[in-house]
Amino acid sequence: MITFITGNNHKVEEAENIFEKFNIELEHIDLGYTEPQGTLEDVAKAGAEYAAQKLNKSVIVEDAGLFIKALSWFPGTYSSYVQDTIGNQGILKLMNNIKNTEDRYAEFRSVIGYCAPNIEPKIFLGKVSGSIAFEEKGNEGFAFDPIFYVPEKDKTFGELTTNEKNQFSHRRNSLELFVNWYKTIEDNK
Ligand code: ITT
Repeated sequence: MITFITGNNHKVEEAENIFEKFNIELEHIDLGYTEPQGTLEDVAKAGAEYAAQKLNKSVIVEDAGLFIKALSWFPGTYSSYVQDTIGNQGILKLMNNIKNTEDRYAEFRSVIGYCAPNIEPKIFLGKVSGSIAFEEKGNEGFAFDPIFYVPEKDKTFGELTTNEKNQFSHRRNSLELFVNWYKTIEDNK
């Protein structure tokens, strides 16, 4: 069993669905720790280390963000703040004069931090490519999902079910890297 530390229930729902595919049971705890300012990797490492010591067990945390090329990879590590303040409409406004889909390239990144008591934290990075849509579409998912357009599907993340998003999302990719590594250490116990 793995303990996922997060305050975001959408993440829990997605992670549960992904771990089911790998036959790993997931427990969820909301610890509410203060995140340091830094890269996704810094935040995931620090969070995992803190939670593992505090709970005295092996844990994962995740730090994620939306990175938009035309905005010099903004909002990136400020994604949470930007989602809570200007929101999707604010992002669309910033992209107003960028008319071609190719120029609206964006990626979601997810970094999983894993740690257990008295070991160094480990991190796993997953990404997914897409572009910023011209308007919000769909009621599935959460946060930036309605403005994240995936050309291969001709749909936004907001128009995909959790199950569909979980086939190839940034979170699927980071969690899959984690699970593959975790299974090797479990097998060696
Ligand atoms: P934690 O408790 O796990 O930290 P959080 O909601 O603060 O949850 P992050 O800092 O990792 O999550 O995420 C940064 C922002 O990006 C935040 O506003 C999220 O809602 C948003 N986000 C993360 N993953 C997303 C996804 O798959 N789809 C849409 N928005 C996402």
